[in-house]
Amino acid sequence: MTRKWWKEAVAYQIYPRSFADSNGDGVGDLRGIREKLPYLKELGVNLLWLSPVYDSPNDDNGYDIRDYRKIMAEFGTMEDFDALLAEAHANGMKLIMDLVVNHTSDEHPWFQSSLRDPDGPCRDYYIWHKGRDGKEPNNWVSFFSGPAWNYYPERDEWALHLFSKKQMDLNWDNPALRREVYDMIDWWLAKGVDGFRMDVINLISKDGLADGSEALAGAIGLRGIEHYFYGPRLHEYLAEMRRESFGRYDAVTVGETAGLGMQMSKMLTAESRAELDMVFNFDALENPGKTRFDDYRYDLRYLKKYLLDWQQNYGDNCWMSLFFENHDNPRMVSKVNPDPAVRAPLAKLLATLQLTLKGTPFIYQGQELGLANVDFASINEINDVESRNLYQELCGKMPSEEAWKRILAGTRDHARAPMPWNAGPNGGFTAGTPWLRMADGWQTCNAADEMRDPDSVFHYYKKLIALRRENPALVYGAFRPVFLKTKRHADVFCYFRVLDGRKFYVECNLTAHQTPRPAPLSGAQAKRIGNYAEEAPVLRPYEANVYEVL
Ligand code: TEU
Ligand code: CA
Repeated sequence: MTRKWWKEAVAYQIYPRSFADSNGDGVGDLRGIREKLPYLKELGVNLLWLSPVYDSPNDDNGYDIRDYRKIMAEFGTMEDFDALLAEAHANGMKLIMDLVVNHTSDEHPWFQSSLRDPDGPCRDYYIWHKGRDGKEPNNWVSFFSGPAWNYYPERDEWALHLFSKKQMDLNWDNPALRREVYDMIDWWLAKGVDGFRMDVINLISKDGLADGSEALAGAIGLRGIEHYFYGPRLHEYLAEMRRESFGRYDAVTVGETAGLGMQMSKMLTAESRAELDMVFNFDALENPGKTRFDDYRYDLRYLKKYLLDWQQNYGDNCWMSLFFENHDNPRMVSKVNPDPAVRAPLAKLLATLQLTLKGTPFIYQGQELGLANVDFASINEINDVESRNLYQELCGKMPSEEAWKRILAGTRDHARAPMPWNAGPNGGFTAGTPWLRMADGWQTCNAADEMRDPDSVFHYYKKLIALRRENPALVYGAFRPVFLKTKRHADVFCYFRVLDGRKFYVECNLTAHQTPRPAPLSGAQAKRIGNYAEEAPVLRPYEANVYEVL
């Protein structure tokens, strides 16, 4: 297995709008992030991923980009960005950007030119089509509810948008557009950024515009998805992009590729194919048959099944990412068990899995504090465009209380609530009014208090991150699961990580009930990190232990 800096890194995702506000306008910013670098250094993470910080009208909080070479005014200036990058590097941290190139804002000059100058150089930069009997060119629906098309009288044509009405899909079949994208990537790499997380990158190749099948639309009703979720030229574009940009740097790429499954993910990340380094696979985030908007309790025994498969079958030629949360998903602790009494042990159990398995861990801001979902009172407290549109759509089909229940289960705003830094007003996030309601319980669950408490979720993360960074066995070591066939141990997940004579043993109880403890290991054990103070003959709710086997 090839050694790479990004396999050894522990990554941390920052959602800049909600991380730290330096000037009291209620919106997080780049200076805020800079001020928190010592915190991140103490936690021990060494690869930062910033959700988009580019100029944007914020229809989808920065995932609708108006200018790829400019910083969003609310977040600061390019000087602030350069200073942040330099300071991150000086502190031994790499920094990657979010690359959103499936679509741009409708306010991007390319789109404005494409719209107003149908014979000009940008005429085919987007996916335009004549209507069908005065209606949309096909029956595709948007990820954010409603038809995936806008009509523009200026061209008497429709333009495709798989996401919001202001996020217009780019036409990757146009080589001039691709050149523009590669030049832009190059511009950032030349600045010194260390790579990119690539937004919905598997959607860039569309196989024509035929109607979508109702049967393939799936539980989330994404009619049309079979025409673009793994398009015919996807591999070609990714390989070309790598050749023309990343490949000439020591940069890392992580593709966001929801729904692709293992075989397609292998095709995208096999080293020999030189396309992407890693992908974010979302299959582990919901139990089978469930979607994010279903109100249910996630069963961690499914996670075991999923991880066993990927850890053993993804292969030595591919490298996986490990994550449970991001800015698009509710907090994992709340999904598994919202009981506040188990919040801390459960958060630590998830940390244990994420930091001792094979793959690069991506921690989402606040996860290291064990943050839980927000108790939003009504749709009026929700900012997210996806939730607001979906609420409207659902209210047409069911009573509004039921619609709200679904939104409350799945809204992306759970993860976007501002970071609680201390027990002061607004959790120290801002001196003004936060742009989105704070997470509940920040008076007791916040960075300052957890940094003072050696038993906190924060310190647990810190210890495990240090252990991982000091031990190549936890990065490159073979994964050896045990007790798989013993029925009475169906609720535990136990495995070894082994490399060059160094050996770690991890034991986890995946349930909220006590379960028999698998037979003790032979040989001396040392260096226990666990979420219960003392050892016991049984495994208690969500108990997790990490040993070095000597
Ligand atoms: O998300 C893409 C995606 O497919 C989903 O996770 C999405 O958030 C949606 O909820 C599906 O129902 C990426 C970004 O992470 C997200 O924040 C953006 O809104 C989206 O792309 C569009 O750029
Ligand atoms: Ca601010």
